[in-house]
Amino acid sequence: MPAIVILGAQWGDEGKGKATDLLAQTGEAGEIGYVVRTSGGHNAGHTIVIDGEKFATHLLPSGVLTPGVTSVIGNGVVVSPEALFREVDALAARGRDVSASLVVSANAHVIASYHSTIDKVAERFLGKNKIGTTGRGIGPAYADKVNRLGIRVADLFDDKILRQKVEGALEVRNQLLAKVYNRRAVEVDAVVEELLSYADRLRPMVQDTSLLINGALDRGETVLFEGAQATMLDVDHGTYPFVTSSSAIAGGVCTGAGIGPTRIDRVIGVIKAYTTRVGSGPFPTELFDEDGEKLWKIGGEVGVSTGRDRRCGWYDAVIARYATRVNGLTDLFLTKLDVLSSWERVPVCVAYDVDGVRHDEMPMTQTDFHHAKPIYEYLPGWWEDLSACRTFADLPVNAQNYVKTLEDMSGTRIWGVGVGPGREETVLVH
Ligand code: 2SA
Ligand code: GDP
Ligand code: MG
Repeated sequence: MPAIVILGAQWGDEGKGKATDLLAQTGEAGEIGYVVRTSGGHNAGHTIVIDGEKFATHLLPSGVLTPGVTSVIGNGVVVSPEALFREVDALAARGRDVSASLVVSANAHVIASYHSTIDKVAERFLGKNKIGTTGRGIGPAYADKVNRLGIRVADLFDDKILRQKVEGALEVRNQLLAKVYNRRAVEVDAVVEELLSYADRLRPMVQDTSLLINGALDRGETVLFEGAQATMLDVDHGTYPFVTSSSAIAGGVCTGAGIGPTRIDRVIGVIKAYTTRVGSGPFPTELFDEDGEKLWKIGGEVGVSTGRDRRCGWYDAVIARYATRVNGLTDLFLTKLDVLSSWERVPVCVAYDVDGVRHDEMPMTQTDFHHAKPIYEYLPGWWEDLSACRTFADLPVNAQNYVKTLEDMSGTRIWGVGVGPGREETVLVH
């Protein structure tokens, strides 16, 4: 089982960090040699709890905490060198020196400070229409990449080329800053100096990561591709324009790592037993009552990177089916089932009512999705604390029924169930 993808099936924060860490630990996928990030940047926030100690990774792959694993930042990622080394240094201060096992693609695009400036001023400019970005410069860095104005990691090792590229990018970006946002121009010298200051430290980590990963797969080693953000935040298949600026679905793994689709053996969609979303945009099962407040409180639904509150709602099987389809999911990992203890009955969205018409699948247009009202089925709840459950039979019958019903509705087998944040707080179903 050499190439496995783990990604979010909803709007992010499903527990991908825990799922990645768990798979690396169970041994069921063989010994994992590589954990690879292929999209996004330090807008991600993945939480891993090891023996009660909590870690959060942002730009770094979750694999950095597993000894013997090589962590790879692929070409599809946008890399802020400042954020990269801040994270590496913070882990080193906690006794985890990860720099020797970290590899960065020479072709990954770089986020400089002007990208986050543009991200923040653009959001302010949009006012109530804002996307609710993390303000980390992700969108502007991807926009530069597609506009062929981007700066890549390899450019940091050639002063002349770097200066040329920064001049080109700022010629365009400064016009936008001055004319649209009424901001001061960014100086070429300052950006070149900022980026060059990271070059020496970055150089030993930089490789042709497509070659590295394909070589590992050729040798039969196990490679885990770790998703960031999620299906519904994907720039093509998510709730556009309320999305991130990268390909967060399984297809993005191929472009973001430089591997062919035929190499992927398994695609695990991580999905919460309810739903959350950070930032703006449609969310049919969102709750505005005491149930939403209760999910938020018991689930501890606060963003790992920015500390923003997450919007909460019930499980949406239409989204689960959609995620299954656009990612070709082979498994689901259902997290946070423990949070649902203490409801008499648990609503699950099975279809939408869009202006009087029933939709069993995701509506074709965003306008329809904005009008979608959930049609619920009500499943019997349970009261027991699930955190000590370790086998499917340990779960109360109604919780077992909830899992089985979700499996049937979603069209994908549920590989495992999370019953707490800890690595060991897991029930493996299949
Ligand atoms: P951006 O910054 O351009 O990627 O924002 C665009 C949209 O993508 C959403 N987004 C996220 N949603 C959930 N979690 C994310 N990461 C952090 C975490 C969030 C945090 O894991 O907790 O700490 O606030 C993440 N990153 C991007 C974002 O909300 C916009 O809707
Ligand atoms: P990611 O971005 O998908 O990696 O997820 P985040 O780390 O942003 O958010 C998931 C949160 O849920 C973290 O605080 C995890 O520790 C926590 N978590 C993961 N799985 C479970 C679970 O099964 N039960 C509970 N109670 N918490 C979980
Ligand atoms: Mg997260």
